Amino acid sequence: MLNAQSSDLKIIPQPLQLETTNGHFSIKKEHAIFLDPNFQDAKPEAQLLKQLIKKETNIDLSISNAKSNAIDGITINRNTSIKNNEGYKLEINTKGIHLQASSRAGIFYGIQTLSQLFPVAIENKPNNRLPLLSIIDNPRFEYRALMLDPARHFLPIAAIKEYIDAMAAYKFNYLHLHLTDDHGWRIEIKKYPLLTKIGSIRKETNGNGIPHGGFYTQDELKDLVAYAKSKHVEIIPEIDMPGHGMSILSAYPDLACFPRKFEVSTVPEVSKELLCAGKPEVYQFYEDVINEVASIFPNPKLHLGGDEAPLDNWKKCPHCQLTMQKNNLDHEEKLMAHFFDRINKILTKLNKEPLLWYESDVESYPKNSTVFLWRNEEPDIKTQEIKSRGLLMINSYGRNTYFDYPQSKGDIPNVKWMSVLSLKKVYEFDPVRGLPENENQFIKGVQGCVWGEYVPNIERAFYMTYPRVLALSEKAWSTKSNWSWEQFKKKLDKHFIKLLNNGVKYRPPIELYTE
Ligand code: TNX
Repeated sequence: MLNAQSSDLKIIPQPLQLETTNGHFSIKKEHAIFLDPNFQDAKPEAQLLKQLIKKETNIDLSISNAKSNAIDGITINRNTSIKNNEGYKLEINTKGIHLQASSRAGIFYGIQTLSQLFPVAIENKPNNRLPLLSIIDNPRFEYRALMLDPARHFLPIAAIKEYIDAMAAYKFNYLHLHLTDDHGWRIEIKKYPLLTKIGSIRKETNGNGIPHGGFYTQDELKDLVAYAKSKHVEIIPEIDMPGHGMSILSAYPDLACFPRKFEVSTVPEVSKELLCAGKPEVYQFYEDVINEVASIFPNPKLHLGGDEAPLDNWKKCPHCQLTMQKNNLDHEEKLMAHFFDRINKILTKLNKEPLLWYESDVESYPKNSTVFLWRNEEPDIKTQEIKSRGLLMINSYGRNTYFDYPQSKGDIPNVKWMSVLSLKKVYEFDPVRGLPENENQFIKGVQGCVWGEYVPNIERAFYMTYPRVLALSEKAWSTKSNWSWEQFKKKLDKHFIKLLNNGVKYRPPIELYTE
């Protein structure tokens, strides 16, 4: 066996352990897929494997529930000694392809790896021929996410499904949906019909005369959740509060500190309006909304936003000031902590846990919070601050993970708040920020964010995501000792062909070829 940390097989993200032997195994029509009788719940994965082989080789194998008894072919076995529930073993020897895992997710990820081993056109090899190898693999992080922002530009459900297909192939397991913002409210809430009737539509900005709008019904979202689950992706909904709420206030202005006529925002600016932290009806509103959200999304994780909420109005608002007095809060940052405490009580009743964008001026977040590091200007010290507050952290540091930023100088979008995020810069990302193993356990994962102000449709979302997300996948899944920019670059060509075959219009990283 050769020890192949090597990039020869071009697997992204790089598996934990990979050994290769000379030789190959060829799939033939006499073969079958044997699914362990003790692993019948993995039937959908066996089906997926069958479809993959059909697509790649045109050979349609049957699925058998019998043990393989040393017949050549493809086997899927439950192996409870594989402790990580997303981990798997994949062995290809002269007799066949052997996949093992303790759960369906592991088999699913083993199949994703296998799918990258089939040759692509430029390789000039028979398409049923696979290299002999042995892989032991599991993820570095349990949370490997991407975020889409249909609040800024509506994305149809079918488009989001395509996005899920592509991300699952690179072993991402969470899709965070930013469902509400100043620019649009995108989720049907039965108790508050005006949220979608008024809050999902904004006055036109780009001159074609059609107001921008759209929202998802609860049934559509339930269908999306089920679809994502079949790809081992969980959807995390975000209801951004108490700021980023012009779409709410346009429909229900009384929830503001100083009610007036509000409009859904049309320009990419952070609004100064917050929902009022001193009015009981605001907490009632969030409770009702969260109850309906919880009935759609079974995942315990619920994102509450919490970002960019300027306190100016709360400082002037009699309701807020009275609430502060009653609760002995001596400044507005404490009112913010009080606000999230009350919201968290609603979550606790529903067995949900709060996720929040990290803002260092929030005096305290609920104890069980997971916070997302994001602000560009903040130095590494914030990681320590999050740890010392006893919070869990997801690293979505803007300078390394914001896929709405341009990929090279002069590329679109050309917006002043955005730095350039090249493919290489994503690869330079260290999610644990240099902390040693015994110090970094509170960092639970990684997230790439495709903010939507300048992402008008799914084509643009793909263009901004690919290929940078391939670099992020190694940061999310692969262990640090397997990171290598030089090896990574050599693996890309095969993936570009696969992406094109799958209809993903990625942005060619021209700077790699011209610098
Ligand atoms: C900051 S990141 C925001 C978003 C914008 C993004 C644009 C964060 C929590 N808030 O509202 O879309 O920058 O890059």
